[in-house]
Amino acid sequence: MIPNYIEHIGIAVKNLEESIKYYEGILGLKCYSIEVVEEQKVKTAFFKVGQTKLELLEPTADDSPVAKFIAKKGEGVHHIAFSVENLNDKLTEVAEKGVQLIDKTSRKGAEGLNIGFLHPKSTGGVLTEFCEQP
Ligand code: CMX
Repeated sequence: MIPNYIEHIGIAVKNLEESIKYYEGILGLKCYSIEVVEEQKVKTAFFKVGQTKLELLEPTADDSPVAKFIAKKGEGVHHIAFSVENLNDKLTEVAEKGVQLIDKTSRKGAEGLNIGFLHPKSTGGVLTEFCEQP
């Protein structure tokens, strides 16, 4: 079970436009995509930093997982996403090792990636995503 690289880091924000100002104005990064992911109830903004991306996540509904996260913990790092091959096999593999899955099989995420989440309760408190190019 060796992930290829960190595909992206998800960061929960209250206001996408305000947060983009920081990443563009202070860090000098360029937002290359804004996308609403209906299924996840988030609006996302992406930046590339080398091979890794930053994904800003603004909730689009009160019952969005990101809205719940911000209400509880405030804005900040929300999840880490690893690029893997054979995503469904990798989910099965970690489940067999005792990790609690949020997604037993992959589903569609932002940028058309296939994604699957591992529960933070069994990953040392870090919401973990596996993702794979379709
Ligand atoms: N990181 C670490 N811990 C988290 C967390 C996060 N991002 N989100 C929730 N938790 C913790 C909570 O703090 C809480 O811990 P305690 O029991 O110690 O208080 C526990 O998990 C349960 O949290 P909750 O607020 O009651 O929320 P739910 O159980 O309803 O949901 C979770 C938690 C992780 C299952 C849900 O957020 C989820 O399914 N996440 C995956 C999907 C997602 O986050 N989508 C948005 C991003 C999509 C994208 O990248 O495109």
